[in-house]
Amino acid sequence: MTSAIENPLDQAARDVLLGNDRGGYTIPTARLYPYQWNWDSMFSAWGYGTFDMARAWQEVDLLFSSQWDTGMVPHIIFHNPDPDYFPGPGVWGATQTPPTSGISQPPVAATLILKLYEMDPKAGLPHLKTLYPKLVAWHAWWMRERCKDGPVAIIHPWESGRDNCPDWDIGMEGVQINEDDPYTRRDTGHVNADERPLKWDYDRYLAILAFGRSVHWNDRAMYEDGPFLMADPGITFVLLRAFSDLIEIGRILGEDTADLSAQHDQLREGASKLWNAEKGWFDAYDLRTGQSANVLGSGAFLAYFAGVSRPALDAHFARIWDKVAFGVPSADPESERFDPRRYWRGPTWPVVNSLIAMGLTDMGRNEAETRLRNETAALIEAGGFWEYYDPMDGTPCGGASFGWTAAIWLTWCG
Ligand code: 2M8
Repeated sequence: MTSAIENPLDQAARDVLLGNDRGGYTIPTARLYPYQWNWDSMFSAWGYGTFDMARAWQEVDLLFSSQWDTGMVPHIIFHNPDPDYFPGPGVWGATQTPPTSGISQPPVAATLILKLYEMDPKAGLPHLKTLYPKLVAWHAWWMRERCKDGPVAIIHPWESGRDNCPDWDIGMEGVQINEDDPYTRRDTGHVNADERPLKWDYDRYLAILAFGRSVHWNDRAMYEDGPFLMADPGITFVLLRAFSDLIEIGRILGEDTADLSAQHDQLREGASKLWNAEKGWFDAYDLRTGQSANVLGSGAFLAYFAGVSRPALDAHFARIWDKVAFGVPSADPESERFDPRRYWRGPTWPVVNSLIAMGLTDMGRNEAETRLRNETAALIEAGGFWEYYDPMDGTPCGGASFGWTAAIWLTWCG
């Protein structure tokens, strides 16, 4: 939408999305991530919705056309093999056409699909109708295959979307690496290695991946016998919110949503298992050992996105935000693990901020929402559309011309 007082960054943001368009799907950024990623794609669709609704729905429809028979919607769709990214489809042992990874990613789809529909109900209705059963099947997959203990469990850190955040350290320590399986990373050839996960992380990412490939990504085998299994506050709250939005979609379509409501309530109950009373925050835990991570990360604050809050959590939210110039840091600035430029171990991620902000708005916490929006906008105004930023001084990090950052400029903070 153009207006006489348009900010020049609006067109720049549209240009980022259009520049990352590979014909029906949008890559997060050239070279570093040359494929269609699940939640990136949903944010891109939301961004397109501000200026090209048909293109927005095309993005979503294409993502869901790679849904597995199990209901799982994969985290990467490898439309065109590209040597710039490792691990590619061969390493995943992909057998689909187009090939896909064997894990999923935070299910923001129902929430953003509802937003797209609300932006233009007439254009959205046919898509809503075809996507609804697919969303129902995907949510049922999460509940059936990943929520056996209550909250959502992830079988690989990549499934969380917050890849190397400190939440997963205890689970990763137990993963046996395979010394006889050499590999060459590509990511560190595209961006500063100091801003990426360590070799220590990649050795373990690849070992878990090798296990998944060996069992052909069978969900039960991965849950029961895989090298890594941790309860994730981030996805739990994203899914909880997504259930509310899916119920609303069902209501718009005149569907019976009783079963969805039951699943929502069950997950809400499950989420309470994440509460670490000693620490006063929602905490990851290792399902193999029962051990708590004792780590505060941005996943805990996605509780707000799901309309969940507790006084002790609010106190931590205020505390960590006061320690940085730009909220919300992905890890606790007062923890010794905090690393302000290393990927998910400290930096602020505009895309996560946009989700937390949605929750703050819904809870009527308008002052906090405005502060978060202004701080996120300031990062983008000063640095451009980067993957993430140092929360202490605002230095842009990771990949440039990043799709989801452009999208949230158009939809939220711009
Ligand atoms: C990052 O993850 C990928 C693996 O999925 C990677 O580092 O290779 C994460 O930030 C993830 O949340 C994101 O979806 C993806 C693409 O932007 O990059």
